This record gives sequence, C-alpha cells and structure tokens, in this order.
Amino acid sequence: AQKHEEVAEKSSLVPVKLLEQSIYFESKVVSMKEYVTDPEKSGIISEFKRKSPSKGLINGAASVEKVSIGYMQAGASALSILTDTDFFGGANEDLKAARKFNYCPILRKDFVVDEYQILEAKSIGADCILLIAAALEPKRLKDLAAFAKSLGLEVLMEVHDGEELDRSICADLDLVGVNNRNLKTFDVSLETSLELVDRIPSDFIKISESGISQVETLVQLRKAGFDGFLIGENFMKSARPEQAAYT
Ligand code: IGP
Repeated sequence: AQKHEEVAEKSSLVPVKLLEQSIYFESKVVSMKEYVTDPEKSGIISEFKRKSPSKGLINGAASVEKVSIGYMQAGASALSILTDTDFFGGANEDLKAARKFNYCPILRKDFVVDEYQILEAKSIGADCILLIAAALEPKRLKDLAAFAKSLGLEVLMEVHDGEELDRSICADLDLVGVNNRNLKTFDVSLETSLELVDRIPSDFIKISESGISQVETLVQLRKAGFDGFLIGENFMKSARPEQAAYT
C-alpha cells in the first residue's frame, strides 16, 4: 500500500496522460534481444552507474552523454542506465540524455514494482525494463511483464538462484539475467551464473550480471552459454569510463 501511495504521488507530478504524449510512445523499441545476440557485436551491456550500495561512490563526475557515446563506440551491444536516485545516484534525466545521443537498446535500470514506472520508462525512451524476481510475487511479475510487452518494451528478469528462476519464469520475458552479486552480502560469485545457465529455458536470452572485469571471465561465461554480459563498475571506476570501455 505504501508503494502505491508513493507511485500515486509521483503520478500526480507527471500524469499518465502527459507521459503518453512523449514522442517515444510512437517510436518502436530497439531490440536488446537482437543487439545482444548479433554476432557482429560484443554482447556487452555497458552500465552507467555513479554509486552503489555495495561500493559507495564509484564516479561522481562522469558525464552520461560522453560515457554512453564512448560505450557504444567501443562496441557495446546496449546501454544500461540507472535511474534510481537514492541508492545509485541516477535519474530519469540520465536515460533521456543517453537516448538523445544513441541509437541502441537502452535498459532502464530501476526497481520496478508498478505499472506507472513502466509507462515512465517508455516515456523517457527506454527499450527494456528490469524486473527483479526477488522483489516481486510471481503473479505480479508476470502482470508487469505483460504490461511492458503491451507497450512494446522488452523485459529482463533478474534472478539470484534456481528457486527464483523456477517460480517466476514466464512467457512475457525476453531476457533472463543471473546476478552474480548476492543482494544480502554483496559478495560476487561467478559460480551463480555457471550453476544457473543450463536451467534457463532456451527461449530466453541469457545475461550474466555483475562483477565482470576480465576478458577471460567473459570468454568463460560465453562458453558456458551466456549471450550477454552486464558490466558497470569495471568501466565506471575509471576517471574516463568512455575510454576504459575500449581496453
Ligand atoms: C552491473 P557491476 O558489478 O559490473 O557494476 O554490475 C550490474 O549488474 C549491477 O549494477 C546490477 C544492479 C541490479 C543495479 C545488477 N542488478 C539491480 C541495480 C539494480
């Protein structure tokens, strides 16, 4: 109930009718599924993240315009832009800015619990939303995924273990991400990805998320069956993330 009040408050700031007037409601999404699996591309989804609960401040000075352009020039398949302010120091404005300068799939990285946030994602130019299985009842997750699909958006579901995967997998998802970071301890273990990859049904694009910083790791994950790799901190911790992405 608390959440719904918050959302209602938000929606009174920008009424749904106004969101729907955004030019992005008329444009077709750029498919993350297609870009990530394009053999000409790297499969890397590069993330813009200023700070995080596990690391604190990562990069307070980076420009989202410069970094997003640099990421794409370096060969990323797609962008992930944090829009959560409290925990990650992001904003909707960051995604809008990245959208202005890039033709590529953009994931809105946020804690989506309500349809309003999905309309908002569409209105700021996102192509894909994140749904975190640990945070949503399976039925709720399914409804939110269906709602996103009705707007043409793609859906990435994030899981941490087999139990979450089995209870929440549903037809309206496009990509399934395994988060290597344990949300309770913040420990990162690649084993999480390696253990779960074969349990993800083949209809979904498989993404390994978090703690990736070595080319060898990427090769290992690809061999294990992953199509895509979500990388944030390893790039963002550099003074010039737009250049770090090249190395
Ligand atoms: C990126 P890393 O370790 O490369 O910075 O991780 C991404 O996986 C991470 O930011 C993330 C995240 C999330 C952030 C994964 N799931 C959910 C916010 C919400």
